[in-house]
Amino acid sequence: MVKKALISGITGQDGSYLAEHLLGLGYEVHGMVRRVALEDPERRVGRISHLLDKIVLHPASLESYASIFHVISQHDFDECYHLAAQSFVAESFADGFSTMATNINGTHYMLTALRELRPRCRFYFAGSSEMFGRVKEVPQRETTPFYPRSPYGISKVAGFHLTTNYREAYGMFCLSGILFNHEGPRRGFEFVTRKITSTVARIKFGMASELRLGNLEARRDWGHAADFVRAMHLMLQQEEPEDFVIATGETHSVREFCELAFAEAGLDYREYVRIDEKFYRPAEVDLLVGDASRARKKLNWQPTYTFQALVREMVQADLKAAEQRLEAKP
Ligand code: NAP
Ligand code: F7E
Repeated sequence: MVKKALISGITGQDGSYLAEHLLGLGYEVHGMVRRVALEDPERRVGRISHLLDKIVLHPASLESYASIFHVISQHDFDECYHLAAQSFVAESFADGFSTMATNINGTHYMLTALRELRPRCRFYFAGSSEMFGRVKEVPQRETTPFYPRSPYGISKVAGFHLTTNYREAYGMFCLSGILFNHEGPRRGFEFVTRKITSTVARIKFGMASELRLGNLEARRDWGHAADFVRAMHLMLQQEEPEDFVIATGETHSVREFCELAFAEAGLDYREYVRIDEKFYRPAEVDLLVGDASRARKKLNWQPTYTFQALVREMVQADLKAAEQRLEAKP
């Protein structure tokens, strides 16, 4: 029997990698997308444009229970990966109300509709290392208490508890992956890694002269999204639902990322990077670094990308894209 998976947030970075991974495993893949994306596919469905003839897209938004209920009523899904969210931490400080409404209610709607219509469907919730925030121990593992430091982090803690509650109250197969930062050439341009690699490429081709950043000493445990989506799938194949931390266990600073990324293009970051207070956050998280021992042992999961390979791939992809844009100009 071919398994049917539903991915919310399929147009995002992780959704695109996960769709590819599940198609490779022989799944029938369905995705929830906002109607505006269906109406403007060239701009808003770019990450999955190469998959459009292999997947089924359904219009729905996290703000509308009716739209989610309708999608879930259409097919007997075996697995549901709930990735859709307002995922940019800085934006959650700018508009905490929207982030909370979208992320908390959206997750609640997904769970309620599944309980009503597909109680046997397995459910993955995209939890985040931002839930650990002002960390209670280093490294962080599944048992580390949460202390979120942003409206985004708070919304993810609520989603985590909703997911646990549906597992315990209704016996559903629901779990959370607590994923540390993961990046790649499809990362949104607002996140620091892609902001750096895309600007490196623009500087290299004379389209920009500087890169304005906030806290260069902030450190993150950065992995590659292609590695991390494999873990999402493995989690839902377990006999019993259980939450997992997914991380590389290594941290690097924004400064180190800059140094490597500029060097990859033959440039010295010190000549181009400028500090701009506006990119500092009202509250920063402490030393986020994950201990993924449970995943290594029980899921037999481990990352394949090194930090250096991640930076190289992102810079090379952005250099190539910038060069193509230049060539396409009349
Ligand atoms: P992303 O690139 O920002 O993608 C977010 C997805 O959510 C997009 O498909 C977006 O659709 C969709 N979405 C946002 N608001 C929506 C709404 N109101 N209704 C329907 N869809 C909506 O995020 P990502 O990096 O792939 O991350 C996937 C998930 O993992 C997110 O929940 C994120 O919070 C979580 N996470 C990410 C990381 C990481 O490092 N990447 C780490 C831990 C947890 P549009 O394309 O239409 O905007
Ligand atoms: O920031 C610092 C910034 O926006 C990383 C999301 O996927 O991972 C992501 O959240 C660090 C922060 O990601 C700039 O202060 C300095 O310390 O790339 P980011 P994030 O906030 O870690 C978690 C796990 C998620 O769950 C989220 O969905 O970089 N930083 N200067 C900057 N950050 C940005 N964006 N822009 C700057 O100019």
